Amino acid sequence: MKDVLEAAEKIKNMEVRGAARIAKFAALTLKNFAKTASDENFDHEMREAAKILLNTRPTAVSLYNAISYIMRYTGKIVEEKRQDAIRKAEEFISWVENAQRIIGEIGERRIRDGSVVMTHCNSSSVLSILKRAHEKGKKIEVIATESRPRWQGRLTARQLRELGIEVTLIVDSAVRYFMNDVDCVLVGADAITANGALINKIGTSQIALIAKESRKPFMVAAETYKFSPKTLYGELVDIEERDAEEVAPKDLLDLGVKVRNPAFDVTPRSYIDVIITEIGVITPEMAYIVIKERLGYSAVEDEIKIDLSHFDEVD
Ligand code: RUB
Repeated sequence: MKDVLEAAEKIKNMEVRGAARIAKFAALTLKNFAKTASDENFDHEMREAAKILLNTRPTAVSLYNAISYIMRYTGKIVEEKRQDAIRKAEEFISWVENAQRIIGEIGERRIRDGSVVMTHCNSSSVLSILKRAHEKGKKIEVIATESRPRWQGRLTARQLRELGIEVTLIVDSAVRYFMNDVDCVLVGADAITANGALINKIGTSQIALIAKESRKPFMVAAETYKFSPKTLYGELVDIEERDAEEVAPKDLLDLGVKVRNPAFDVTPRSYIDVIITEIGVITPEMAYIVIKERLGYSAVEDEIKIDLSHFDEVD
């Protein structure tokens, strides 16, 4: 369990971050754990490992989908279960990799030659689209927000420059100032709910609002494992609230200044033009179909497999 605890810590402290990377990393961790879990207590140990990983960051539904995909392993004897869990983890990891490649191919067609694209935070699917557009010889320029308080925009700016793409870094509050210079906005997703709302890095909804007001297309790059089955059954996506120290120095906090630090916000579907997925470019209204047909299982079944009501307590 030591490796699982270490992996969970890496997700919590954001050494591994971004919804797709978190899901892939959790799948890999669970795969390695399945190889070593004991014969006597295989199911129990797998469930404990799953809970530890799930208990790291609550908003990225990709993590939940990764874990519940693997935890649906079957088999008559332990060795069969072990092999099935390993196979399912590998399948999930391939799903992530293929989806991001296909999103790059499909999404690139939505970026016109000569475009200025605004993005927020740091999304591997967005990067895949921009990389593909650049490789196809399109001349694109990106405006990247800093994405306070954790500065993921700096990562985006660095990665884009490494690809040879023009990039301008702006402070989050300059979004409206620059919106006139932009042809489209392209962001990633932590979760898409059953009613087509987007949950992504805090500030995304303000950008969507400004894009709508300026009549600029607002596009989301989201693999289908970002869609949330639980929301179909009425559950809300938890919005992670992080430490005050990420926002304000200790001396200010010592004065009694209160800080709120939600890591994500909700963008209603009416602000979203399209969602670029690996199964095509869809509208937010199609979220229900994606959850029912693509994810193909019910949250109720999941509750039986992994008891999420005990999310906080690892026994
Ligand atoms: C990352 C974030 C990203 C999405 C999508 O937040 O909001 O936009 O996770 O990323 P954090 P990807 O840095 O807090 O994890 O497309 O790579 O899954």
